[in-house]
Amino acid sequence: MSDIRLGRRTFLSVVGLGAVGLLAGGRLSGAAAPLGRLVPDGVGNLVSAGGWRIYAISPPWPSFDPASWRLEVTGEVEQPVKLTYDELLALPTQRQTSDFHCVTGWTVGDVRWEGVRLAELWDRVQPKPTARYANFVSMEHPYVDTLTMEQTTLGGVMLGHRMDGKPLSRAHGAPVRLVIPEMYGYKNVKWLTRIELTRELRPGYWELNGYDVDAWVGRSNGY
Ligand SMILES: Nc1nc2c(c(=O)[nH]1)N[C@H]1C(S)=C(S)[C@@H](COP(=O)(O)O)O[C@H]1N2
Ligand SMILES: [Mo]
Repeated sequence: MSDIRLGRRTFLSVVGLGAVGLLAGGRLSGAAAPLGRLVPDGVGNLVSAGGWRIYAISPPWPSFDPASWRLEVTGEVEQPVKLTYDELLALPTQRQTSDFHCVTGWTVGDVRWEGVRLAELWDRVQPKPTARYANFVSMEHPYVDTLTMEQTTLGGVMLGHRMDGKPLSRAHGAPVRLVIPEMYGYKNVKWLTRIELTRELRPGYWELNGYDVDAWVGRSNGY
């Protein structure tokens, strides 16, 4: 899908109207679900091509500037790094096709991802024995989520920088998002800029609002 700018005015009118049909430049279609529930379905809910709903908690969406963007990997590591976009793209890239499930019940099948396995990063930064959790921090403040170090190397987990054959769009979290098909969508942090390894658990944004930290598809307290 193309990048669509959801300005603050649009966002406020969506919230203000509750359930509305929204059509912007012919690119967006469908209706925002009834709002008001404090769940991942609650804000920035636009239905887009291919069944995705574009979510954000504090519009406007972060914009990606290749000149200034960095992916910082820090915390309980021997060698902290700050990768540029080009350095991220230069890391070994893996491809996968996986299904995506939001905890509110919608699913997108066969998403084609290209990205970097977390093990590649861990090779570079050398996590200390004290590192137990990885926190994925979005440019969209205060969105953050967390995985255990073991979960970061599950089969489908990657830092996805291409989706369906194209660089990740702004709507979907450019330049890079966490991909973890084993868990619900809220773990798949968009607009990533920092990964911090910690000793202690720091529950993510939706987890502070009642969702399970271990967001296993089909097994956690979701839909
Ligand atoms: N920064 C950020 N990442 C986020 C969210 C968000 O609101 N902000 N929503 C999450 C949820 S609940 C889902 S289901 C997916 C939706 O992905 P999409 O917006 O690309 O469709 O993004 C996840 N990552
Ligand atoms: Mo979600």
